[in-house]
This record gives sequence, C-alpha cells and structure tokens, in this order.
Amino acid sequence: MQLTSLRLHRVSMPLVTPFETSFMRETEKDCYLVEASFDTDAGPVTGWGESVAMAAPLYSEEFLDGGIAVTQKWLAPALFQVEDLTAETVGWHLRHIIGHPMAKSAVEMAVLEAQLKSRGQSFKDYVGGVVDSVPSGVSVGIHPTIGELIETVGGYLDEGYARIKLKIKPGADLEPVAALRREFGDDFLFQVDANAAYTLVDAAHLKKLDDFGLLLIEQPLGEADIRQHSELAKLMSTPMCLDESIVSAAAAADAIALGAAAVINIKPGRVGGYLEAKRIHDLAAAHGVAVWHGGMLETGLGRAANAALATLPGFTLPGDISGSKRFFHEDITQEIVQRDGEVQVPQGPGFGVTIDPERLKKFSRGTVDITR
Ligand code: NPG
Repeated sequence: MQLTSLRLHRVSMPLVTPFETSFMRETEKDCYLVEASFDTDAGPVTGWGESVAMAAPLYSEEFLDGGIAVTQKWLAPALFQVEDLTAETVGWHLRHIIGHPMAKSAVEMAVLEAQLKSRGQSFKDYVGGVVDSVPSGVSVGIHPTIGELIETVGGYLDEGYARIKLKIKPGADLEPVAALRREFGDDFLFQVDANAAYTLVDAAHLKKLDDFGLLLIEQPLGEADIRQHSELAKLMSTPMCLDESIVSAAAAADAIALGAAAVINIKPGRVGGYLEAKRIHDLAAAHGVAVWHGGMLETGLGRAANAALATLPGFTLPGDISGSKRFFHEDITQEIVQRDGEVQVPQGPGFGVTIDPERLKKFSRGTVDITR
C-alpha cells in the first residue's frame, strides 16, 4: 500500500453529562479522526483512525493541536516516502520521531484499518481474539455530592455494567468509596482511579482504601514514579494498577520487574498503537499480570477497536469499554451497545464500524488535508 493523503477531521461531540477527573472537568469530547487514503494493487482503499489526545495536555504531555501538527509536519511526510506501507511497519518508520504516541497510534490505526479492509479481515481475527463480546465496565467521574454519586452508580448497576470504576482525588476518596460500599454492598466489582493525584507521602491515607475490598487502585502516583508505585504496592493490600506510567512495552516490563504493577490498564493511544498494546498484553500474560482495556471517551470507532483488542485472552478484568450511550446521545458510528454487562464486538472487516457522514458533518470543527 502507498499512502497518498491524510485528512484529519477535528470533531467535537457533546457529552451526556460532564465528566470530572482529578485533573479536569469535560463537557465535550474533542478529538480528531484520521482518514487515510492509499493506492493498492487492487485500487484505492481508505482507513480510519482516532486520536485520543485531549484538548489540553493534562493527562499526558500530548494535546490535540500538537497531534495535528506533528502528523502534518513529521509523521505523514515520513510515511509518504514508504512504497510498501503496512500496519506492522508504521512504528518502525516513525521510530526516529520521539514521543507523540497518541498521534502515532491514530495514524497506525488508519493504516491497519485500510490493510484489514483490503483483506476483508476483522481486527478481532487479525489480533487473535477468542470471544465475540467483552465485559463492560463503566468509569464514574467525581460528583459534587454523595447523593448524586449514589444515584449515578445505581443507574449504571441497573443498566447491568459489570464493574464500577470511581475517579478519586485528595479530598474525594475515602468518603465516596465508603458511601458506595454502604449503599450497594460488597458484591459489585469496584475499583478506583486517581490519575496521578497523590504522592508517596499520602501512603498512610491511601492504605485506608484497603478496607473496601477494591479490585485495584489505578495510578495513584505520577507517571514517572514507577519505583515509588512499587514502594506503595508493598504497603497496601489493594492490587496496584498502572495506567499513565505504562508508556510502552519496555515500561511495562520495568513495572512488572519492580513489582509496581499487579495489574495493567492497556490503552493503545498511550503506548503508540494497537500493535504495541498487543505486545504489552502478551508480556503481561507471560508474567501472570492481569490486564484490562482502558478507555479515553472514544467515539464508536475507537470503542469498536478497543473492544476487538479486549477479546484477547489476557484481558481478564472488565475494561472501560462502556456503551456509546454512557458518553454520547449520538455516536459518530453505529452505536456500541452494552447489554447484561457485555459489549458485542462489531463484526466485519477492519473495526467493523463506519463513520456516518451526516454525523461527521454535524460534529466537524474543520479538516486538515495533508497530501504527498
Ligand atoms: O470509558 O472511555 C471511558 C473513560 C474511562 O476514566 C476513563 N478514562 O484516566 O482512564 C482515565 C480516563 C481518561 C479519560 C483519561 C480521558 C484521559 C482522558
């Protein structure tokens, strides 16, 4: 395949309810989609990718406008030079460009989709998935009051979600966790996510979370603090899970070796693409480390790809793969549906979903064209 052009679609989709984490409060999902066009022996093919970079660099150093700029100035020109481009070689061709995993992932995703479509193969079959549906967890933001939180979580449990993940931060941790256990009992699967909001000085406070039978605590400390997570893991009985710190398979290997990660949250965008994400899955499986699939409020496109990757056998915990309705009144693709705690993996070539042109037009905030 020869890459001939990229069109980056900047989109903004209103969220059903505001989503608050330890680092920000979002009311809209802003991202860009990559529409990549190729010449192949069998004619032209198009593939779609999605960047999970947020508008502001608050989760990691990447941000939406930066992703568009690096794609335009560096990633696309490097790939235009390759005559026989494959998804498996995108990372190799971009290896000299430092960082920008989310931007690289979005481009690799588009190449992968085009390649799969031209072969008539689904991503699930390509990656070696073993099931047709995956357990669906839901991520719950920080709420202004305990009463509202209980109402929200009660609604999700009634909808059948297989697991609740609660966002926490200093000042909003023990009390909401205790309230949910009091209200809904000990039997539902429950984990917390701090998005790097604490330091090791908070160890004694965080240890109090051990009383609540949590599945795991996700990323309490900073991205670079892998060793400090291993110290904290020794002090807590709640299993330690890393998200932000796992920026590559090599970082995952370090975290596992140091005892910093009993569990890993896999997000393809954070690690440079679905192929690196699969390597982390394989590495973790070989070490007996549980993994689950993270989410970044993806549109139906990224959500479908995430669900397909999560069909690999090492994904033994429910992921942040909720139904489209959790975040959007209208998705940009066919709706991804959560039923009885499961999400069906879309069938069909590529990621099994298509971008709805009308919805794309509705949510579009402009395009950037990059040609050879
Ligand atoms: O279900 O897609 C989802 C959201 C899951 O909580 C979620 N994502 O830290 O994992 C996270 C968080 C996040 C969202 C992080 C957006 C960065 C951006």
